[in-house]
Amino acid sequence: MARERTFIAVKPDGVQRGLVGEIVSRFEQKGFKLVGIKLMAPSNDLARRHYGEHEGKGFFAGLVSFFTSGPIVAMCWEGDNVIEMARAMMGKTNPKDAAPGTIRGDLAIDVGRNVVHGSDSPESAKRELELFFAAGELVEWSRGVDAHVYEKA
Ligand code: DAT
Ligand code: MG
Repeated sequence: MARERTFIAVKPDGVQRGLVGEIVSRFEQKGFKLVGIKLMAPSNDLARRHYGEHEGKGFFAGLVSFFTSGPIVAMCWEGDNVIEMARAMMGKTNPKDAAPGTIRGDLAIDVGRNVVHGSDSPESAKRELELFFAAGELVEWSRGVDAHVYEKA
């Protein structure tokens, strides 16, 4: 049965700081299923389209230049309520407001270096997954452990 999917990215600061494993691990340990992952260098055009909703804001140019400054790890995670739960696991956008225990609360200090991206709605998830992944790059697979993660596997 298809569950909800979301787009998560370890941003260039997270990759440079060696936090890929830590961030992947948090979603794995929660029980979500990884269905797509790749290291990639986003083009300027991809970064601008990804962050299109922020065009015109004061931080947009810096955001695009940061997002294209090095490789990112683009991922698709699947699970019940994964969009909302992943956002909660990431914590508030500004790490100074992000609670300890969240990814940004534990691993970041500055809003412009907040280590992780996650889609904020089903519409964003669909749009962002289509932007970063070709259909064949997402892998359908079944997990035996689902019976231990979900009451209704
Ligand atoms: P989120 O990444 O939590 O979805 P967002 O969509 O509002 O947050 O903003 C996208 C990114 O832009 C965010 O992760 C960091 C950066 N950003 C947001 N607000 C900012 C600000 N006031 N100053 C600098 N960077 C900002
Ligand atoms: Mg956002």
